[in-house]
Amino acid sequence: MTQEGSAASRPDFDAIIVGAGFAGMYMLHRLRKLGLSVRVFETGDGVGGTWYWNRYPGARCDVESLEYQYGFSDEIQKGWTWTERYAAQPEILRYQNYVADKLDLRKDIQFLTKVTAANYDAQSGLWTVETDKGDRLRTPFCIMATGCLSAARVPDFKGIDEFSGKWYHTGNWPHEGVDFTGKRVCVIGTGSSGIQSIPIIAEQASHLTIFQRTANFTLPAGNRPLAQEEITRTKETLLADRERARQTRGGLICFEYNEALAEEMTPEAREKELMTRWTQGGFAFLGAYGDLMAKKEANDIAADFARAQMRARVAKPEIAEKLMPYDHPVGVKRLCLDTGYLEIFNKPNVELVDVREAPIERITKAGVMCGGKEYEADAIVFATGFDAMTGAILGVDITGRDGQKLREKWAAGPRTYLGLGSAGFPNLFFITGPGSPSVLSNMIVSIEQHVDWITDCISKLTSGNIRSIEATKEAEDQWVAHVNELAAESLYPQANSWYMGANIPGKPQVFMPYPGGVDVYGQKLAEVAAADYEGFLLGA
Ligand code: NA7
Repeated sequence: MTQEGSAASRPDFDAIIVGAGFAGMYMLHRLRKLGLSVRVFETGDGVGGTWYWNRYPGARCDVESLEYQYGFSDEIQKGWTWTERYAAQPEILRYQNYVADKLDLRKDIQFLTKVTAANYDAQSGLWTVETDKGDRLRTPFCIMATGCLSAARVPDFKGIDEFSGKWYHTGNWPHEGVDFTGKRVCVIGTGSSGIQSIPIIAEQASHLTIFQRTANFTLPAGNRPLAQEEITRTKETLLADRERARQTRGGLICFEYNEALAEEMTPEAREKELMTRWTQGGFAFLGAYGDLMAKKEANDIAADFARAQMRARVAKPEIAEKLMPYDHPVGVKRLCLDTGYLEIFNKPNVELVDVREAPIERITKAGVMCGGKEYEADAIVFATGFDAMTGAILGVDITGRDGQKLREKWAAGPRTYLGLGSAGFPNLFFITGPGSPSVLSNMIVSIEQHVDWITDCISKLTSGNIRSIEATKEAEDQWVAHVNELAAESLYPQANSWYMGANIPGKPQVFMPYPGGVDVYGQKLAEVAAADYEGFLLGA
């Protein structure tokens, strides 16, 4: 498909995709199948997105590998064999490269190129996409496959430049790896990345100081090699399993939610359910009863249970107490799955610093200054997270209709219709954008849900000679209000989480993902499409 017209109004590509992670790769494949000419821009020198950048020691997906894979091609899934229950980063990256080879994706991906701006021109109906390599390419469809956790963030500590050792961010880890053997290391941050990397760094470091601002709920992942029997079985059932996963709240079938409410169960039955799920490992724990994520009293029971389990892993009671999360309900910050994390605090070379008692003042030449004490270090690891969900989208200077900047429009928080598009920005799609289930679900299921919807949409537009699709302001306002209402009914707003934007000073505190479930959301997507894209304006 190419449009007729003068050179200025002619597109260079039928679609441009920003990012070559799981989302960008599948989007490219689907659009090419439609016969479109597509260019993908990717900052890294290879495919992978999150899994390309997050190469820190211990990096592992917290969704089981048999579910954390594409579900669109039987040939692709049958040709790949996972080795562990939770795949480690190198294995996931190998898988992505296997898919890229299989579909011959790289020929349409321009690597080592960062998209800097995208500007919409209403007259031609085209986006001009600009890159740091000087590209200026026109396209009718611009698709942000930029990921939810891809804008790594180092806090604005004073003195970082003065530090005489080396420092790293988990989300932007050196490809050659880092050897901490015999080194004094400070790790700042105890979210998933800190909790995964700390046990491995502790094995190497001569001394490890861990700076904790928020104690997190963490449970043993229960990682293990996969049995041949389950690998074989999944290869037979994956496509049907994926169909079932789309009908679940989280896009996962490895566990089911218990619908019974906490108060409907006896204390013994609750305890048994919690213990079974805790031992199972993974997010099953959060489904122990129906109101665990909705009602504080119900959540408290699970939180007490979790703290008791965690406490038992730490030898010294005063250290155990510092590691106990009391300031948020369990599950409203991402539950961490660990392998030997809490036991690390029983080692003599590991020290815990509670940043809540005394904040980090600055980085010095010799290390980290906190509470008036200098913690000397040869290396500092920032496991301090991301400007989540909006950081990578707004990292591109996007200008829509009438010169409106997306950064300005979203200054008080992201505004989308269905997490897919934003009023005033025609033909600009977000894959797993804010306002969609995204990070509250199995990302690959949500990515496929969006890519399939966008592909169908673009196919209908182009075959119907419809030039543009744009969310209406009314539909967007209603959707934003709906997401806020659902969040307000849940316990999610009760934590300073990155779901809320609370980890970034000055970022508006708005609950960003859609908490109503992949199943309900999928139903809504289908209804919208079936009703001629209700809530969107279609332009001739
Ligand atoms: P997270 O979960 O955002 O964790 C970042 C950690 O860094 C968290 O403990 C933060 O404390 C801490 N942090 C951030 N800024 C500071 C400052 N200024 N001082 C001290 N401590 C700080 O990121 P991850 O990379 O671990 O995980 C992200 C997701 O990737 C994860 O949820 C999985 O989905 C995969 P805070 O909690 O904000 O008090």
